[in-house]
Amino acid sequence: MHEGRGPMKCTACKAPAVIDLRRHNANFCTEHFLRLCRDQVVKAIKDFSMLEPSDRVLVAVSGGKDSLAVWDILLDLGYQADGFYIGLGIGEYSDESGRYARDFAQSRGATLVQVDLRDEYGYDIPTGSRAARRAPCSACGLSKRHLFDKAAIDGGYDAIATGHNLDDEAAVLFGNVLHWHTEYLARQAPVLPARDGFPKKIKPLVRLGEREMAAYCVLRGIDYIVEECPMAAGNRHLRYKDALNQIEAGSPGAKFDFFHGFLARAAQNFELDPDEITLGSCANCGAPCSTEVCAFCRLVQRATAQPVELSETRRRA
Ligand code: Q46
Ligand code: ZN
Ligand code: ZN
Repeated sequence: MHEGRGPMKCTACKAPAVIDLRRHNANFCTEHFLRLCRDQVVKAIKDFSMLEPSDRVLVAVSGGKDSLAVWDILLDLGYQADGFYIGLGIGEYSDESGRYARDFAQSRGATLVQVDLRDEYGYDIPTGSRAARRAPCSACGLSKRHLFDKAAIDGGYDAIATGHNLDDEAAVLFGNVLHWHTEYLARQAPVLPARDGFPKKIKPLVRLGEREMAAYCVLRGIDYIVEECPMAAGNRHLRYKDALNQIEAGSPGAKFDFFHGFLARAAQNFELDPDEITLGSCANCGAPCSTEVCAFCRLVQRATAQPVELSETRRRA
């Protein structure tokens, strides 16, 4: 983590430092670095009114560093936080990421709710996306969103927390600004309130970057899947991350200013009027949607080539 320049000392206590954070113009020992990570999460939760102390949170866990770190921090902060893991059926990557998620849950004595796409819905991402003629990440994103929402509503959770970090959010913002996808800019807020049958969604890591989260896991002894999902190769999002990393290297703090400056000074210009969005519910599963059958049920139907059963109980109708 230390990139040379002689021995570093912790800015807070002068003990040997284990990481330098150029954005903060500071170095930290293990204890003060872990404290900084927790403090940044506390500040994000407070600034964006993400959670009340008694809230029950469902953490979307992929087995990667960010989702395990956010779960770990929320548990340490005393939240009632359960994990939710979806078996996507992406070969060895899924087998391994599931193991990391289960091992973490066991080590913390935490509850992990698990859903396996193949067992419960009859498809996996590689074969299902081909059959449905959808790009893997599009089929995957749609499946994950639907199942997280459903798990949170069915389980009576107050919010879903995801491990999106500052690098992720800045890269998404960069792409949306580059192409002026103004309708997506409205959804970049770190909190999306509950509405029309959708649960509240929060991103407690928006003040922490990728490198910090990797260091957090290493220093806390959390094992996570290091490999990227094999389907992510060539993804635009990764190119935007690289571009922002180059800018950040010459201008530490640029990523943070770009994203948080947008939230503070520009985001309000892109807000959608909630009254203009009218939603009905899916005739098959009852999920909120603007078409007769929701996009997830249509995906399942095409991925498994099964007719959609219109008789399924409408859990959220
Ligand atoms: S898991 Fe799914 Fe990601 Fe893999 S298929 Fe794409 S969206 S890259 S976060
Ligand atoms: Zn220190
Ligand atoms: Zn549906």
